Amino acid sequence: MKRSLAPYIVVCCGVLALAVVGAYGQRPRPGGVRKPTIADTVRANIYADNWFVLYVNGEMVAVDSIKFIPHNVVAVDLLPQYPMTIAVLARDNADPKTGMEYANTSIGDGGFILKFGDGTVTNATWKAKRFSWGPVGGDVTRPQVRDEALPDNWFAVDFDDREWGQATEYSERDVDPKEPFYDHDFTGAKFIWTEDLALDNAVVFRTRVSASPDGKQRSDFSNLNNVVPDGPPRRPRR
Ligand SMILES: [Ca+2]
Ligand SMILES: [Ca+2]
Repeated sequence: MKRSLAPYIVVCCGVLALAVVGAYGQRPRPGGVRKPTIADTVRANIYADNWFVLYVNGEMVAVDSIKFIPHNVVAVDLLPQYPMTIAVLARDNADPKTGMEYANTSIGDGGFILKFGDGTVTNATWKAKRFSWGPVGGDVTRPQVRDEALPDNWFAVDFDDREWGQATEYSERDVDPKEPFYDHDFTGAKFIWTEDLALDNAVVFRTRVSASPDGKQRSDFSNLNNVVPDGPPRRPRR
C-alpha cells in the first residue's frame, strides 16, 4: 500500500521550526514580545574632537574612553526605540581657565560626527548650544573663559530645546579627522559644531528621530522588563 509522506513532512518541518525558534529565543512571549537578539541592534559609530558623552532616550549609552589624543572612534551596539531622542555633550580639549590647549600656546578646534546603523546621522537639523567658550574674542594675551551652567536634564527626552539654534555643518577639511575615522562607516553624516568651531569648547547637541531613517520595521522592546517570563525564575546556584 502506497502511503503519502505529506503528514511526516509537515511534522518534521514543524519540529525543525520549533527547534530553530527555541534556539534563537524568537518564541513569542506572553504579551507578544520576544527577547531581543544582537540582530535587533544597530551599530553606532561616534567620533569627537575631543570627547563626548551620548544619551539615547534619556539613558547614557556611550562615553568617549579617551579624552584628548589619540583621536578615536567609539563603536557600540544600540537597541533602537522610536521616537529616539539623542543628546550629546561634546568637549574640545581646552584649559578650563583659558580655553586654550597645549600649555596655553594655541587655540584648538572641535568637531563631532555620528552615524547609527539605522541611518541616523548628524547634520544641520540637530540642535546645538554652547556652554563654555574661550578665549573670549580669540584674545590669547589675556585669555578669558565664559561658562553657562548645564541644565540638570539637558539629556532628557522632554527637555525643551525649542529656543536653541541649529548645528553648523563643517567639512572634513575643517575638522581634519584622524585615521580611525576613515576605518568606520560615517557615510552620509556631517561634522557638526556650533557656529564657532574654534572658540566654543563645550557644546550640547540634541535631535529627535521619529522613525527609523532606513524605513526598516523594528520591534519595540521598550516594555521588555514588564513582560512575564515563560517559566519560573531560575534559582541561584549554591
Ligand atoms: Ca577650542
Ligand atoms: Ca580639539
